[in-house]
Order: sequence, then C-alpha cells, then structure tokens
Amino acid sequence: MDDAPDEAQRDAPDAGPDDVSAGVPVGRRIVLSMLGLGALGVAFGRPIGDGIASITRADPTGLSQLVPASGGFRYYSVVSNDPVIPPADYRLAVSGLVASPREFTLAELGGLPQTSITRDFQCVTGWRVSDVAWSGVLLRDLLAAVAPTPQARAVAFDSYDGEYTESLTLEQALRDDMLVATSMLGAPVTDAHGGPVRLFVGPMYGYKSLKWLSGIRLTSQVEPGYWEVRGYDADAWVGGSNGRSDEPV
Ligand SMILES: Nc1nc2c(c(=O)[nH]1)N[C@H]1C(S)=C(S)[C@@H](COP(=O)(O)O)O[C@H]1N2
Ligand SMILES: [Mo]
Repeated sequence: MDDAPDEAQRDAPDAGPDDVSAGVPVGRRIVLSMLGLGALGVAFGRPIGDGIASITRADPTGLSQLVPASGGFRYYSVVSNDPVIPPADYRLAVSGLVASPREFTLAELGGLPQTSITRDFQCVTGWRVSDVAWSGVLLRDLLAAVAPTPQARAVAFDSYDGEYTESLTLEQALRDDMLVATSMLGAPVTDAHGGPVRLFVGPMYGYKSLKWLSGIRLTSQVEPGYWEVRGYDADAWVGGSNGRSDEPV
C-alpha cells in the first residue's frame, strides 16, 4: 500500500497523527478547516480542486497511538469535541421512508441477531489494518425491523458529532458486509473509535464507516456524505474508486 507523499499531503480522510509532525498546531489546522478548500489550496501551493481539504484533527493527547486496542488504526474526527455517549443513553433513530420508524437502545440492538465479520480496514489515504474483527447487527437485519417502503432507494447516516454524514444505496445497504457495529477488535467500540455504535462498511474505504452513529434515514436517493461533497467517491469500493489501486479487502 504505497502512499505517495503527494497523496498524503493533499488529502483528507486522513490527517491523523502524521500531521503533527508537519508542525502545524491543531488550533491552526482547525482555523484552516474553517477557511475551507481555498485556504488549503494556497497553503499547499496547489490549484483548488486538485485535492480535497483535510481537516481531521489529531488526538490532542497523543495517547491514541499508545493504546494497544487501537490496533494500528489512526484516529479520525472532523470535530474538535468528540461525542462521549454513555451506553445507557445511547439511542439509534431509524426514520424516513419506513413503515415503522423507531428508536433502538443499545440493549435492543443487542437483542437483534448478531453478526461477526473479520476483514482488513483500509483508509483512502493508504493505511490498512489487517483482519479487524467486528460484530453487531447487519444493517439489513435492522432495516428489516423497520420495513423500508417501496420508495426507499438509499440510506443516509448521521453522527452524534453533528457534522459527519454518510450514505449508501439501498442495494449496497442490503449486502451481507454492512454492519451496525457495537464491537470492534474484540471489545465494545471505544469512544475514540465511534462507540458505542458505529457503522462498518466492509468493502469500502474507511470514510464510509461513520462513527458515533445517531440516525439512519431511508431516502429516495443518495445524499452525498461529508467527504463526498468534498470530492470523494460515494461508491467507495476499496481498489475500485478514488483513483486508487489497492487490493480489495
Ligand atoms: N463521525 C466520523 N466518522 C468517521 C470519520 C470522522 O472523521 N468522523 N472518519 C472516517 C475515516 S476517513 C476513517 S479512515 C475511519 C477511521 O476510523 P477510526 O477513527 O476508528 O480509526 O473513520 C471514518 N468515520
Ligand atoms: Mo480515512
């Protein structure tokens, strides 16, 4: 998985701890993020539109890399204050084009059929973690519980961080490698990794796997997600999108 310097610098669902070595303080990077693409285009001396602004922040504590449970993952967030959701307070709202909209508690998710998947996890910027174990509820089992209407063609996902969004076509969402994950790396999903519940979109780049999942909405068409409105592919197949040639996962 080579990661050309060019790619690493210009991009986006990245900017993990490596950015710290560039010597740009976190506060400064957040300011740049607010200025948007133009500012970064200038900062990196590139034409606007050539790359996509990146502004996931580094873990300010620097601790995430030291936590063994991180297992090679880098830590990403587009907000500066990540949600911390006590498991007892967690709710997942499923709404939109469904016959039976409802909310699920964590216990209710645990009462649905459980599925485990082990697969490599690949970020579009090049890093990959081998054989990551996930478990939770298959998205299609959850959707079956709310009965999408015939008008439903896509699924939109919202995060408790209030910023990040993702989406899938309904056809993609019904695959057997799309998980509403409550466990990752053999333990409950940690706060940093988007717990208590995050999405795991098996065959696609990491940016599809939204953290701190708050809502699932059935829609009539795909709503481009956070990184997709910033130029990344909505159909983010590993090795078959974003101009990359990674080995599929
Ligand atoms: N809410 C939210 N989900 C997110 C992101 C994010 O910034 N915010 N980053 C995405 C990207 S680009 C990747 S590679 C993975 C990283 O997961 P991790 O932070 O658990 O390593 O989360 C994805 N889900
Ligand atoms: Mo990513």
